[in-house]
Amino acid sequence: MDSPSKIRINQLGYAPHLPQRVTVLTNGPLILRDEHGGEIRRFDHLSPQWDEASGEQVAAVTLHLSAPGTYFLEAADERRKITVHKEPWRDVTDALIKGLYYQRCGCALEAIHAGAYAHPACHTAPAVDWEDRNVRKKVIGGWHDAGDYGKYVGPGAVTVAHLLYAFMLFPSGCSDPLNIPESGNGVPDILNEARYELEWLLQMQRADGAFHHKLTKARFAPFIMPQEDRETEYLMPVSSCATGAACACLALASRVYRAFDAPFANRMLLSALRAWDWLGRNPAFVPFQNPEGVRTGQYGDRSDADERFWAACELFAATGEARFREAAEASYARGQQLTQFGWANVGGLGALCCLFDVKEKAGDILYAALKKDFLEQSEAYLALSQKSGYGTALDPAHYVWGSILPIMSHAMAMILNALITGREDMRDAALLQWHYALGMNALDTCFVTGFGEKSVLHPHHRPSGADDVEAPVPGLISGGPNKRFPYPATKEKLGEDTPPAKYFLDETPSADTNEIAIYWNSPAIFVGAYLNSLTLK
Ligand code: 9MR
Ligand code: ZN
Repeated sequence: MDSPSKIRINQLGYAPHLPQRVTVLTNGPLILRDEHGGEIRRFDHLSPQWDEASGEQVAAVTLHLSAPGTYFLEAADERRKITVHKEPWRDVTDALIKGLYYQRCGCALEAIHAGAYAHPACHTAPAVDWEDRNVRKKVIGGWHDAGDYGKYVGPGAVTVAHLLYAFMLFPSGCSDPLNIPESGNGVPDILNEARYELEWLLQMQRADGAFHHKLTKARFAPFIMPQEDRETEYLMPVSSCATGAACACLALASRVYRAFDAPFANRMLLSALRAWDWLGRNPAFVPFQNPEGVRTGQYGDRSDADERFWAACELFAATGEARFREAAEASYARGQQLTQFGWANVGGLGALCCLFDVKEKAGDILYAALKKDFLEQSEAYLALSQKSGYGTALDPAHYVWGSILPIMSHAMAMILNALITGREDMRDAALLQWHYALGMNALDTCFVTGFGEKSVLHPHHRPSGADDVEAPVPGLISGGPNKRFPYPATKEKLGEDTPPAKYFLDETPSADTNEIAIYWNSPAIFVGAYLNSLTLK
């Protein structure tokens, strides 16, 4: 990658009526020019502030360009092109959804949809039950989780939920045709794509209602194409987190798909109810730990209280039955983190369900009290954003594996806050997280493959590494800097002194900083859909 520019921008451009933040590593001057070189504005003295996460002095500048077009920024002997466009983020949002299509398992990706990334069907052999090797079951479909070929129930359920809520809240921002096999069938493609995972999810349920935690091999495959990965896949033991998340997701999906396909909606609701009954019969936490000899993703969780809460909320929304409301209220009373939207903590999805789907009908506790709580909890992210030179809503000590997840998840919380309160500061801070993802960051990198002038080129993604196409599969978002749990090899290369926001290697082996994952794409899709809905005005 080229050396970083001192002018950090959203590489995909800015919208006319939303704050156009750029970040520069200079005291000034910064000159803004039109496309012919004419000076529009000069910022002689900037006031840089210390940005702890990047270990640099950076100055935040907001431009006010109302006319779409091409402009130039000049500073520190550099000149950088920026664009203002009426709908700057529609293509990247579409690509992030299409990115999930490229993760499809169990079917061929045809050249008409996948272009150079076409490949034959993968993982079509029957799965073997890990606990009873005599049991074989055909479980086909779903998305490969990430750079590996595993398929995991909890993370899959959360990904689908992000998509469905993006569609419910911002349909105009995420309903473009995507050139996938189902395109043109009368259903928006975001729902067609999500259904591919839902059909798989339904197959992951055991006869007693519980969900298997995952369907993976015992070990990760080498960097081969998926169709070459032919070792046995196992249905791993069940867990209460997987069961709770699947239950919630299927109950949610039963509402969203009812208008398009009632029998499918009913199948999902019945499955969710069977999962709920299992949870009722098994009130104690059933954790998942990789069995001896298994090395694939663990997605270990310390509690299922949030999954049970989310499931109760979604089933209440789906059925209106008092028993689900009571269960949700009881879970809520025991304490929930209402602004977390990742695979490990799904409390935010329960809050989203109550506040934006059930609404007033949820009552004094699940609506009025929960709303107050939600607004309070989301305040912290605005404070984090304000402390950061780039406006990034992440504590410098929390650049974890997949830091893009907390950053996008915090953006989601601020978006929901803005929707409830109408606060522009929340909306604008959410936008700064989007700018981060698309290039306004300490690495001068757009984290979405195939987009922007300098984007991630070598993600830890098996098909991207194993195919003979140079460019990575497009529309996949990298996990980004991770100073909390880096690999020893990463530590050796970057050393102790590299600041957290720069703890990143655009190198294929670096799963710890540069993997992609379906549930990193999905909160970005939610954020993109929201912003697209604003730019449509
Ligand atoms: O997203 C997961 C992250 O929170 C964990 O810190 C990390 C290490 O355990 O695992 C991540 O999930 C990986 C999963 O275990 C297997 N598929 C790839 C996932 C993304 O790196
Ligand atoms: Zn596959």
